[in-house]
Amino acid sequence: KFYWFPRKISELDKCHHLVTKFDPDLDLDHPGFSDQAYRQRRKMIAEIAFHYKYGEPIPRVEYRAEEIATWREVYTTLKSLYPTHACKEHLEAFHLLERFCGYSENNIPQLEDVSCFLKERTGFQLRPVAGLLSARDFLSSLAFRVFQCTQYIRHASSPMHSPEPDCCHELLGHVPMLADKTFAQFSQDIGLASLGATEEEIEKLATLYWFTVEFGLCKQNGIIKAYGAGLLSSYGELIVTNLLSHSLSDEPEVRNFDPDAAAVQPYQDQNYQPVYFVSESFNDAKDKLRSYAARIKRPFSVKYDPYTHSIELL
Ligand code: H2B
Ligand code: FE
Repeated sequence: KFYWFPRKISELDKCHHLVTKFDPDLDLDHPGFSDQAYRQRRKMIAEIAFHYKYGEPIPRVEYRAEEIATWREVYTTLKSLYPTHACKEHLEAFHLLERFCGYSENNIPQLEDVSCFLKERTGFQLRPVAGLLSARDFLSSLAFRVFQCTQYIRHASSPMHSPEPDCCHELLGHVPMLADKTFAQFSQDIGLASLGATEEEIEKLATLYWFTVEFGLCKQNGIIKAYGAGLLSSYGELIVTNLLSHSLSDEPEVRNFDPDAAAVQPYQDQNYQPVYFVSESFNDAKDKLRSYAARIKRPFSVKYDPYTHSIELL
């Protein structure tokens, strides 16, 4: 069976298949389910993503006072943890984002500004998306160094938890990491491996993505730090990871990063992870991922042409 995939960056306009899991309109447990005003606001912001075409500037959102208040609470709480809990790459980028990109407790950064910043740092760019995307569409955009980014914010009633990605998760968790060269390459490599892959391989790559990009740990100067965006945007779970360095208990479990193991490890999307994978460095993780990807069977191999933003089939 042939699985269609984008061959040039503008074809990402067709990679917008949403997954309805955690949708505030459909999920009774969603904190915004019974809040009509919140759901209405979400629809307005979703319109931006539905109409967006590659190459356009990302429309700015004028966030409301209530939204900024939610952001402030998330921002100040997480920021206080970063110096002790976040990897050095995240800390360094976060500092730059505060200086040059409008990151502050009183301002929700605009995707367009952040996208320009990332383009200069690593060639990554953002495009707006209305919610949780299918793994295939999400991963394929990474092949082009495009990160599909939500623009709405979580419900005010639960600032420290969101069942789905929101701008706090993207801007505080993902964006600083995408400003790192090696991490950017790692992300693109997962994306390239996903192009035209079977459903089974996509599932494995999505799981690998989960245990690295979302919940990955790394060791820096002998201390376990977080680089996964799911950790860096979750107060409760981020605290847990710091205990791992000196923890005497073996709950949760910490294993050395091994793509073959991570790709088939059952994961938890409702609660904290029972298992984490720790990498020695991003370079090490990148090399291991490359050798994993090289073993995926495909009738062709792919190469990214950065001059034309397109995929060459070899
Ligand atoms: N969609 C969106 N909008 N943001 C994500 O971070 C995301 C996604 N992650 N779809 C994907 C799925 C990830 O969990 C893997 C690839 O399935
Ligand atoms: Fe994420």
